Amino acid sequence: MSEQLGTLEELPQDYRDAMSKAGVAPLWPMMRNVLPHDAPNPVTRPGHWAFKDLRPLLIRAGELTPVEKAERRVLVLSDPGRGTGAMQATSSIYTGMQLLLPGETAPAHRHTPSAARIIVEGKGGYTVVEGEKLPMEEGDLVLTPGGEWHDHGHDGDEPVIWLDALDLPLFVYLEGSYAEEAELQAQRNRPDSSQVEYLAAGLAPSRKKNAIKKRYPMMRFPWSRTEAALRQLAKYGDDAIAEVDFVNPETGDYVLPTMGFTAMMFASGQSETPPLRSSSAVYHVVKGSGETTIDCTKITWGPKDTFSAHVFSKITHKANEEAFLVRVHDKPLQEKLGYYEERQR
Ligand code: 1HN
Repeated sequence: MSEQLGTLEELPQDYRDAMSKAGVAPLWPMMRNVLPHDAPNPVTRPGHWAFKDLRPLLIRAGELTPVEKAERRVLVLSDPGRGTGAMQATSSIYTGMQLLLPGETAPAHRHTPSAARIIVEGKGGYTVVEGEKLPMEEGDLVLTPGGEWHDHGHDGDEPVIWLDALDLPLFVYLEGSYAEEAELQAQRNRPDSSQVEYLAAGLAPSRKKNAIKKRYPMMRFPWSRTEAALRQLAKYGDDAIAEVDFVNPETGDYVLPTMGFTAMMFASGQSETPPLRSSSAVYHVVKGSGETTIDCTKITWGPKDTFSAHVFSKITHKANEEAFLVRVHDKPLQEKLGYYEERQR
């Protein structure tokens, strides 16, 4: 193991000036910043965004800023470790709460980052992805993968609110984030593929030779099915708490390249202490209430709240009543990079 590394101050001033002039810097004083021992040293701090605080702010945004002036009317959930205005909740995950009012539309665009929405409140909202109309019902997970055209609309008569999750921070970091805009899309006049091709787990349309495979065959995961699956697992499964991963029904892979989505069910009073994970996560409470400690931070959450946990954090959840959460995480990305890790506590 290296001894205490040398500091910048130990070096003579003329040498430091000459390095600056040459556009170089010594690695050794900065080595531990980028390679700490044993585990990363995250900037991200646990965040908690209570829906009771966000909702009035969003409704006010609806009065203050017409959707035409916003393109997307969103309040960004900023990581406390990076400060308000930070366009991320964790190192790799952006989340924001979006409002669409009755009759409004949000114009079509497509961009390099991938997005998914968890519907928080309201009826009648929908997203159109590459011409497929995806109704939004509370708790649904709706995907808009990178590169696919999407616009939003609202046929109902009350505000619709959803949580957006994007892998935006990665694309910004890679200097790869940009969008194209277009007119609203024509909508195919048929139900979305969760109601036609993928009505039941284990059944997929018969595989025809030379058929063109869709990379993202199912874009909407209705909450009613997720909840039913969790309830059966809770009743008959072996795991302490019931968890299901959202997967591509054709391949079994994660639904998006970098972001994973896992729905969790807690019985009233049930607690869980998961292993330390190298992934970061944003939790959205679909229903129920409870408490989660993340390292030394205690978060008391209620329905529709959102909270975040940094990499390798020590997490304990406890539900005060039956509770359903969706965890957005970056395990798919970390597995692709070959370093996803869990450490038992
Ligand atoms: C986006 O495309 C949406 O389509 C929402 O609703 C939030 C935040 C950053 C970049 C793109 C949407 C977004 C976004």
